[in-house]
Amino acid sequence: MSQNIESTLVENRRFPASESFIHNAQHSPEQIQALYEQAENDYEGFWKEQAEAKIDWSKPFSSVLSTERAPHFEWFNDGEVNVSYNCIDRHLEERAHQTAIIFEGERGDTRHITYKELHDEVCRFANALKVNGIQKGDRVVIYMPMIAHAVVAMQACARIGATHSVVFGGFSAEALRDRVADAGAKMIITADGGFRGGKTVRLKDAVDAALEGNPLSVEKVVVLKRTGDDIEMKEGRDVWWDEFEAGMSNYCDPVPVEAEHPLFILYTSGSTGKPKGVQHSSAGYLLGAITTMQWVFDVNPNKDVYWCTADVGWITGHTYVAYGPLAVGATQVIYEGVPMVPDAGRFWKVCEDHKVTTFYTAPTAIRALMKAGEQFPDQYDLSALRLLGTVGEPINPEAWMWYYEKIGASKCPIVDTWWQTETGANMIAPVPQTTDCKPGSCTRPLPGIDAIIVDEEGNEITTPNQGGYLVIRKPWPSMIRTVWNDDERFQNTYYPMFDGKYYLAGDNARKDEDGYFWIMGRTDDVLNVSGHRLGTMEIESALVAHEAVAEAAVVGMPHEVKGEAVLAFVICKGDRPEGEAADALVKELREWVSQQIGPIAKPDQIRFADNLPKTRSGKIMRRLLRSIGKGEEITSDISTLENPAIVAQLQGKA
Ligand code: 7RM
Repeated sequence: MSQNIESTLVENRRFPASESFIHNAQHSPEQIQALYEQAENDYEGFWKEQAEAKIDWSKPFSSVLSTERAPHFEWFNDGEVNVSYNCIDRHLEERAHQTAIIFEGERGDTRHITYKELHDEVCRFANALKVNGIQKGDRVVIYMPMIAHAVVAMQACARIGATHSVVFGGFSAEALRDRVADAGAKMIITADGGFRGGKTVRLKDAVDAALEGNPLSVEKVVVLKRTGDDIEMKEGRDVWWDEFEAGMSNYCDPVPVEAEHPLFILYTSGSTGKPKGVQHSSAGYLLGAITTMQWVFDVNPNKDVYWCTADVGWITGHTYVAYGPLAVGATQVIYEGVPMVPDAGRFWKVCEDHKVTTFYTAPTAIRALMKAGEQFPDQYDLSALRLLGTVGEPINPEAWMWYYEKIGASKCPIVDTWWQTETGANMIAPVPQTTDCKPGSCTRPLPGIDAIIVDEEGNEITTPNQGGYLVIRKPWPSMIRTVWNDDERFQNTYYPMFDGKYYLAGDNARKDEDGYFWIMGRTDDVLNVSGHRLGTMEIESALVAHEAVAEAAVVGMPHEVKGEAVLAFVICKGDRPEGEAADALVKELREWVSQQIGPIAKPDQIRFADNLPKTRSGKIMRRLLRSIGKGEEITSDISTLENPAIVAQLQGKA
């Protein structure tokens, strides 16, 4: 699979952090350099020191890394910790009256919540959870809009050791049902709805549909009133948030849990079958969140206003909204809506209004905002900004330069952070004091992260710019512990090769002459649509579940704003539909997929065919379908296909 990237534009521009950035940073370049060196020379000692310094332990640990259950690695496993205590209580002496969260709704409502107020809210909710029978280890599904209450619910679970599983509010009832069932959740925390994209999203209806006629494990549904839309409340099962926590005490003892106790499960798409429940630990995960907030984002709790635009339904919203910023005592903005409401100036207005210093978003948002034009950022005062970040997919140099010049006024480093749901925290990213940025590269592995590129046999590739598999050689504290209820799938997915020596990320990458990493895309059948991970298999299964569909193949197509768009080739049970019948079925199938998975998975294009190109062994030739989707000339030998004639039809030539 190793390949030379002749076609890739060579990007050699380097952008060092400014003198003033370095001067104001929390760590000097020498201190950062020392971290890299210590991690290199004494790996476990390095992580031990970090864990002792940055976490308040309920019971200290003596074991650092334990490999007995490898590849289920364990960190600090005889220690005990409470994550909510670390995010809230330990700041109260110094920061009780400091704003923890500046919330802004899509419709403009704002709310400032201090650390003390957050503490009280989390405690009340945690007490209500306990009173209602939720105990350490129980699973609680959170299906909420992007509002501060979602963070309160997550922190309340952490406080009593309940394992949360947040399901993105954009997922459908069907998707929610699967996740609730897989997690065996006892409770769902939701809202009547949320405001998103100028509309209301009716979350409670989806919960009702997910639970309908289904003997799931859910005993109670807690409903926050957000939109005020009419909803049904089911007697005995449903309770309003306000009633649920009414009369509860403002103090709830944080329950110490073992370091390895599952803080949360978060479902993510893989190459096959149903989404996997990625299980994270408590202490190791928390440590990853804290160290990266400090190293990559250089967050200064006394000065910065930090804003990560990710929804809590994704890992970025876990580590860089619900946990990381609080764990370091920062002030953060939480914004409910989308970037384009009421117009493409919304993000920049939020930055101006709240004097945001540190802004973290996804390339797809940057591309969309760039397309809208610089007249939007030009209207706002963005001078408080001092650091920008991106995550989710490679950022193209053009978008990088726009972000750097128009948003950052050519004075803010851009931290391009490569990581995954499974890695828990940033893995490859610059520490701006020591690592110059290059547009489009996530730069170098962080201290204590041993990322390399290997060939098919697991040999490290040292030739510059030669592509290969991105793997992580040594375990790291915030790594995935297992796939919920499926150890085998964990092992097969992440440690399938090289005798289980390396964690396989599922990405292709190359390293340039300076040791900078360039991510080239997934090696598996996972799409990245607007920074959201979608399995092609998931969408195919949804399509095939429709009565008219016999077979389907889904591939990604390059897309200017989304990064990748969804293209589906569909074989119908009867004749291939044409004309108006085809148009009507396209519409129906798009709606169908939206219902089965969620609007983000809706195919952008559907093409009907009599058959799919297959190898003699029956494998769908996705590579060929991708070329057809891009309208490329087919130069590969198709004569070995089972059905070479189908190619012309798929291209629209027959
Ligand atoms: C945080 C997140 C993970 C996949 C990953 C990559 C891609 C993420 C970058 C990136 C290039 C980046 N978690 N990816 N960050 N590609 N540069 N900075 O996105 O689990 O949803 O997705 O996203 O392919 O494997 S995720």
